[in-house]
Amino acid sequence: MSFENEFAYTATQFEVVLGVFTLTAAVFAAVLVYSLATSGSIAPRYRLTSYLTGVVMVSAFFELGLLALRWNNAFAWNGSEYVQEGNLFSNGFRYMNWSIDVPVLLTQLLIVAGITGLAFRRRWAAFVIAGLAMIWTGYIGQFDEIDGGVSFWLWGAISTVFYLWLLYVAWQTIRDARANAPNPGIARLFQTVWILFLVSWTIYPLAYLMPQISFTAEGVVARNLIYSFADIASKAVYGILLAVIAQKVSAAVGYKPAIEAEEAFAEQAS
Ligand code: RET
Repeated sequence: MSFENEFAYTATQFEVVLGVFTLTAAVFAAVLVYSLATSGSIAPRYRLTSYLTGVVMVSAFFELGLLALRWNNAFAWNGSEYVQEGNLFSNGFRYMNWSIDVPVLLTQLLIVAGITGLAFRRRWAAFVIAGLAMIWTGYIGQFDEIDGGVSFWLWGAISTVFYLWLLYVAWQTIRDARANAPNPGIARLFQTVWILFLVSWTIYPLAYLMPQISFTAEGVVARNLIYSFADIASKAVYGILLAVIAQKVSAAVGYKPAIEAEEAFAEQAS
């Protein structure tokens, strides 16, 4: 059971969590539109990244919408605070959503990095295996988050091993992308992707630990805020950044619509 169900919340705490869930869902809906609308200025070879951002946005929109409903139905106002009223809130939905989004986000990285052929297939397999193993072992561990017993720590540790493997393959991919970048500006953007990736992904294991760090209503609010921050960074900002890189690479290799889009933007900004 998620530790969210263990506490009563002030009106402010309850509303902040609900508000942030709703905001996050709204961000995903907005980035879905952005991503599809700008896909035409990206060369066909890289364009799949825009559609994959669309896939992530749709799945995450539903997940956050569902979490908002679950949060709303789990607690009721008793005149002085929000108390548990029978329907459990569950973070398990997040893990189910990651099962879709993690493989897709990593596939986007391979596409925009320009990895092809055997290297693409090998890394894709490593990403999918490491990613799903990381999520599902963590999923087992989180059921024990209230007790914080052996199952919580052991599965968390196993999950972390898969995470480190995944990070290693991501690092290799970004190293190759920087080496092959058509110009130094694009190489620098790949470095930004790496930092965004490292920071936003590493927040998730911290959120997993939250019941052990602060077993309080404040801990619940903090965990859900940092989940949303990580979600927006690792899915939405990342998707936009990859689309920007894909457009710049497209322009650098002479793809007309990308060049025109860049020119139009330069004119606007000048
Ligand atoms: C778990 C369990 C504890 C150990 C580790 C974890 C890592 C989770 C990560 C999740 C990333 C999710 C993303 C979702 C985007 O849609 C499973 C919490 C290391 C890295 C990027």
